Amino acid sequence: MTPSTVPELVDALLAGNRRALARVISHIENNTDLARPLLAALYPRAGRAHIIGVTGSPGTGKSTLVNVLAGVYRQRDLTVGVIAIDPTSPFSGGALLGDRVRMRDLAGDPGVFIRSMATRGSLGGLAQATADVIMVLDAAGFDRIIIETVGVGQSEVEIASAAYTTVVVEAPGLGDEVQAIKAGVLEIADIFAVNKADREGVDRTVMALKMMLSLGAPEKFQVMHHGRMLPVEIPQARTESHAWTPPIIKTIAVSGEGAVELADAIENHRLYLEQSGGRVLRDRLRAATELRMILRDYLLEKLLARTPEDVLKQTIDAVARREIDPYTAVQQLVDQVRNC
Ligand SMILES: Nc1nc2c(ncn2[C@@H]2O[C@H](COP(=O)(O)OP(=O)(O)OP(=O)(O)O)[C@@H](O)[C@H]2O)c(=O)[nH]1
Ligand SMILES: [Mg+2]
Repeated sequence: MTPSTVPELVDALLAGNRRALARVISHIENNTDLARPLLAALYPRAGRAHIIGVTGSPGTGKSTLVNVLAGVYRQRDLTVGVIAIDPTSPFSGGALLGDRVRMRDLAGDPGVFIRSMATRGSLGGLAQATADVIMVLDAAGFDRIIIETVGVGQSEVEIASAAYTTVVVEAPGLGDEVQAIKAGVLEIADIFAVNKADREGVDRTVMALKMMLSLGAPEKFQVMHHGRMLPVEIPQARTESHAWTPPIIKTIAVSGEGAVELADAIENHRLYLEQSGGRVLRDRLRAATELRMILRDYLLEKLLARTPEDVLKQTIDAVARREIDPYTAVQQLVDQVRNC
């Protein structure tokens, strides 16, 4: 019998049933009536996994790297969940790997679960859906959860804020060596992977990163490095950032070279977070971010539901014609809902 009620799905998922897991994720992605009860039932079961964000410019080799990283974890008998956000290149399931890394076939391995999520609907919606799916994989018992996102836009930062360890993937020869700092990746990177180390220019990229790290140290790091989710005044965040310098790891994802070193760096960061109290701090920051995100969506939905469509349309027209400024317009919409 296929599990279909909330208790059945939860029991099957906790017992390791992958089809139940896939169904739970579908309920969440499609926001069905079962989504919330499922999330409520699973939330207390989560909190054990180490969550790893892998981000970087398009085509730097993130997916390939995630594949070999998953392979390293499997060799260490750790289970791995992978979430790819809006992937342009499919996961290979290990097919790309050369002979250098002997690993089990990811595609047929029950210790690996790969899920893609598309950027549709609102960005906030995607960040929230991703956080929910991470939580479900966590509850399902995966030891490591890897999220691949492209770039470092606001939504990616929001998604990356779900991770304990963020790996920023760079590649040589993308032209602008200081692209990273411009895009603001320095603030979110716990580890840099300079992939495609078989290509020319890898040492220049490493040097550029090293220089940016030393330049960024005094203020940027203290303030922003781990303050990506909440204001900077949190003293623990500063202490934490003082003790961790992002290592730069050279990798060749297509051959698996450097994958073990990358996994080791991630594990070092995991231990560091546990010992420094950083994990607890991040859990609190994440809870704050998530609450705010859900509250924002909830309030917006409530307000829009109570605002007649023609009123909203007139307001938009009025703002477009500059008869009223958007701040005053919002105030009027809120007042009108409050008074009715
Ligand atoms: N030479 C070389 N090519 C690589 C390496 N890693 C990945 N590639 C190639 O780079 C291309 C892009 O790799 P992906 O893993 O799809 O990169 P990605 O960052 O996930 O790409 P998007 O998800 O589209 O942003 C593929 O053709 C890979 O085979 C590497 O270490 N060296
Ligand atoms: Mg990819």
